[in-house]
Amino acid sequence: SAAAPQPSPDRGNDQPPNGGSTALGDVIPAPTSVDPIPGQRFHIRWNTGIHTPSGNTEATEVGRYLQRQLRPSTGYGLLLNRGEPDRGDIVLKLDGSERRLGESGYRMDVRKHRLTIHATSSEGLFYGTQTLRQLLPAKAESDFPRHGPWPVPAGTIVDKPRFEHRSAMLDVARHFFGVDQLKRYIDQIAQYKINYLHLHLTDDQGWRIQIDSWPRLTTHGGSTEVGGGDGGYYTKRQFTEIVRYAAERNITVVPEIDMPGHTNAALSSYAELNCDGEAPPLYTGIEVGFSSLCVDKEITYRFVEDVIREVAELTPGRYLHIGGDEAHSTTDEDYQRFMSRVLPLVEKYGKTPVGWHEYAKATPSKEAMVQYWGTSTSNEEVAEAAERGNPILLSPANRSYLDQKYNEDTELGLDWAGPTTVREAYQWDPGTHMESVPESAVAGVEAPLWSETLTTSDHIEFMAFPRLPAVAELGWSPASAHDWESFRTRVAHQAPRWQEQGIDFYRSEQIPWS
Ligand code: TNX
Repeated sequence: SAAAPQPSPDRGNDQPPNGGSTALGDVIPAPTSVDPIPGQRFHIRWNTGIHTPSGNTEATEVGRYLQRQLRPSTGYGLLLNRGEPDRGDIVLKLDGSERRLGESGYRMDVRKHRLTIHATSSEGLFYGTQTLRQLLPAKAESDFPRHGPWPVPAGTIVDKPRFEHRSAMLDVARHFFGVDQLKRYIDQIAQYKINYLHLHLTDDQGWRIQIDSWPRLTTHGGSTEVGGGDGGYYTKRQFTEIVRYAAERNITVVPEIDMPGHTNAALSSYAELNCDGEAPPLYTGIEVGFSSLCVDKEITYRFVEDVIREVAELTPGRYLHIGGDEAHSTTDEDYQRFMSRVLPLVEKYGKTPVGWHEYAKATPSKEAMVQYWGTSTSNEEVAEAAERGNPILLSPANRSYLDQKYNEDTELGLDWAGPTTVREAYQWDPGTHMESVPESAVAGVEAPLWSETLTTSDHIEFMAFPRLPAVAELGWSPASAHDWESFRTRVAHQAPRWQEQGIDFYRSEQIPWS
């Protein structure tokens, strides 16, 4: 126990030699501790029931989600809360007394006639169910009925996250992705215990979120994308549906409105936002750093306040991301003036600001989160922010940027910070990555996916898999469980699951796919 889980050497696909069973520790992210009971198994059968704590809606939802996940492949009813727990049932239990699980951990006891997940919150129960999914044969991920058996290896897993913040980002501004595409990605990341989805909603090439007080942002500013396609945007209803869908999977949406740079779509929609009063044309290229809101005009702050107010209203989560990156056409002094007026607006509408690390130079209040995207392991402004108490979110571009090519020959992606192999995406430690940023200052990690070159869900999946699971493991698993040899074996075992899920992943030569 309490060590890197050992991948089982004798399984690799749908019908491994050990009776169709995975090994207990064969999970991504690696659990904190794994104690197998050799030779014993639990089986999901036609009459298996799922039990949730009575009177707890959220925990019941977790049970319902598990039921909906397993019904299509098993073809079993998996009835919820039917009578008292019986032999062969799955039981989800809330119990505040198990302190070592923290707020989001779980303990899973798998025995021959009972599978129990204990947690102190519905969040922990959800994570337990995601581990359970990975312990079933890969065909459990099928969306049509398959033949059993459905064994789960027996033993005990005790598991909890190392970092609170485990995020994925999708750039829906450079290329627009519709609600169904977003839901598809949310499903994919949820199984690796990602708990934040950062949506890069605005950029030079498009404005993707409806704002009632400034309607041309979407009708005009959302009408194209990189390469000149039609673009698109989310209505408020659609955005609310995305937030709900994510929440059902324990994921909080963090909306980003990037400013003062990366704003050509807004500037093109409203002439009065430009210092010279003239609206530039829409932009469909991929250069960065040429646009800026007009720092000297009062209307700029009315605009920003309206947008922040409306986006905050749509966002139940704690955070609102205000970008702040690559403001190359704004002087340092203007940048500071702009941020010192905008930061209080985020707080006025009840949200905690997040910004790309450049905004640290505007000394945001100490609750504000600073997102590091550089390629160096030392950055003075970030170190000073950490010193002041700002939580640091790590998304080092040469490690966790999913848009970087895997190697020179990768057809999709950019390469300014890469190329980045799976191994490079995995082999770094968020707790020691940056000089003068101690682990205690690190809120967590993010894997951003910029979409200059990506137009389909296949493209998203090809860039994200297998690097997203690598970053997810860095955010969740204890440092003692980090082990490249173990990870590459476990990631190989995910491939049959991805095939069942229709995920078009990259077959890296570093992984021993079977
Ligand atoms: C830099 S990272 C950007 C984005 C690009 C990305 C491409 C950051 C905060 N800004 O505008 O899309 O590189 O890799």
